[in-house]
Amino acid sequence: VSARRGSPPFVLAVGGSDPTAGAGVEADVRTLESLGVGSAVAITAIAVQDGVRVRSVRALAPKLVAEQMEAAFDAVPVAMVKCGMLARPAIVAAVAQVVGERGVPLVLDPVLRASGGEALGSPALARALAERLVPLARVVTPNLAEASAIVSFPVDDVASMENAARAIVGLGARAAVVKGGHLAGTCVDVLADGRRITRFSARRIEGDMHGTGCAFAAALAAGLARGLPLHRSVEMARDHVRTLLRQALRMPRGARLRAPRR
Ligand code: PXL
Repeated sequence: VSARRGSPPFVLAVGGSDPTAGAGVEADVRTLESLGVGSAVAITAIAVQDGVRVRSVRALAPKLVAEQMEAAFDAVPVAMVKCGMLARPAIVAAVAQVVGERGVPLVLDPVLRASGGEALGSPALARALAERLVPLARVVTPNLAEASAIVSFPVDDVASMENAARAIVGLGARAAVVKGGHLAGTCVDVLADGRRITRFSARRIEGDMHGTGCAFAAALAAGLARGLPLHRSVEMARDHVRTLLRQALRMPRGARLRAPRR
């Protein structure tokens, strides 16, 4: 589908709502639209947070999530599904059923742990993601803690990131990017595509933000929906997040991507 002529490709963002609009489906829609891709949403949960901590997460009924997805599919030409916070194993099952039936490519951000370290999911959720959605994914985008929860071994350096990325492909995903933003020292992302491993490294941009994972996966989905190759889409997503991080440094606390606390 061409993004230049006629209707752009649409990405259906399935995830939680964030009242600060820094993360969740709000960040997804902003990211997708800014990269020339149409967006649709299915909300899985309300993540009540204030930009500093997550106060509570209220999940919606799995059937309601599936109904939103079906309505979005009926409304717009969905080229790709992007999943973020799914919150409960039963929602994972409902989403897997719709994605499987529709046969649409999936970018899976296995949201289990926020950048601030907060748990956004249980071990049962990690298991459900690994068993039901990872096998359907075109690409999975865990951070270190999420990769570890999925593969059940520690992921804390580049070597274990490479093993985790391979293991996620072994679970049935076509590719995995393990994001190294939380590594001590260097920040390296590791991509496994089933044939080779690619390391992407960059200088760290210091700060204290949330929503970077959502923006990364949404930008990656936008690239793939526009027909870009996987490696090029990963580079585009990294560029996009880098720009957001630089902008966040100039924004007041509580802004979209939160500025560093000093
Ligand atoms: O960045 C992880 C994430 C995803 N989805 C929602 C969130 C968060 C983190 O706070 O609130 C809705």
